[in-house]
Amino acid sequence: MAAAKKSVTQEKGQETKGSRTPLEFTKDQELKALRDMLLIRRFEEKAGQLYGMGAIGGFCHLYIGQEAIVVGMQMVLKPGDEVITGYRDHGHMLATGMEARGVMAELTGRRGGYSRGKGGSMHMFSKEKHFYGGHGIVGAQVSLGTGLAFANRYRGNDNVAIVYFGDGAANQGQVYESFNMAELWKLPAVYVIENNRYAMGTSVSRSSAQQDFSKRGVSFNIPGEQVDGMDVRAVKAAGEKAVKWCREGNGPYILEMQTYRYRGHSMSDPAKYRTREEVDKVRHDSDPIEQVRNRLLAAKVGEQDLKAIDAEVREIVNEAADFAQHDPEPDVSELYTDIYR
Ligand SMILES: Cc1ncc(C[n+]2csc(CCOP(=O)(O)OP(=O)(O)O)c2C)c(N)n1
Ligand SMILES: [Mg+2]
Repeated sequence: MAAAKKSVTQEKGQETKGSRTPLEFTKDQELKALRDMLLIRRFEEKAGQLYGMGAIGGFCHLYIGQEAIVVGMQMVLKPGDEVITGYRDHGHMLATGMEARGVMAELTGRRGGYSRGKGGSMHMFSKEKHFYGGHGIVGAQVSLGTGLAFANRYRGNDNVAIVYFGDGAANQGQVYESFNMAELWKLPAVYVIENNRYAMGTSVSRSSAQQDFSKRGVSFNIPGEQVDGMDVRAVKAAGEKAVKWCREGNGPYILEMQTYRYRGHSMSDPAKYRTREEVDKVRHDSDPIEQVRNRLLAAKVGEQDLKAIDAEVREIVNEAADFAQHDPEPDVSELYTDIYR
């Protein structure tokens, strides 16, 4: 196996508390991780293109760079476990198995979209895949996700709610009310803090008194650890431990995933708060997809096999984009359906 590349944490010159050698993946796990991360990357690139062409309106927040987190976490979930997140949500949806064409058609506001073309990027749900959105209010998903965990406890099932939120959201008040209740009632919630170093244009060092987000549950007795969120194996290993902890009735768990977003906050962000070099360095040193690809090549998996994965993913994304541009818009009669008034 090729030597693991430097983690984002190491690059920042910090020590990774609680880090350990990531468990090795089998070849099949590596191939699946590569395929699933690539699907998200290509989907997001295509969404960016469609946005540029004017085919997508409103806000659009891309997940490029952060793919290892949702893919690694999804590898440890079972059907019934819930997922909830904020507005940077396309990757989470694809990871839960929601269809690319339904997500893309929602972005373009078409009938075949997950919310029939009436919700857009931040308003998609799938009861079947237990995906509970997609929330534009920063931090709102933390209390809602805690409610999902409460429902699991109340019903006496062994499902776990995976509650994703950002470093910026981690400074929100409702997060700590949720933490308190979750630990008090031993709710099965894994709080996954996606620390991509920025909240819009504000870096973590400018916004956060405690920059070790794994410690944010200390005063509530919630255990937490920092994880190299660019290494899908490290994500899966940490996820496994956290989910087991919750499933066994021990209460919540915090995982700080150290990651990076390559694109601006949203499509309209010129990203002047950081240098091109900073982005290039992370891409070059710790890209989550390149890490897996390099390990597979070092393990003598043929270029042909990797190209086949690339082709399969491109076909799914192209088909989704084609559908999303040709499916009709919802009928005007739908204007007042599926809404609260
Ligand atoms: C309650 C609330 N306050 C402010 C905003 C505006 N806003 C949207 S995204 C964002 C930054 C959140 O950053 P972070 O939690 O780190 O997530 P990331 O965008 O990095 O994924 C802010 C302040 C909002 N949507 N909701
Ligand atoms: Mg952030």
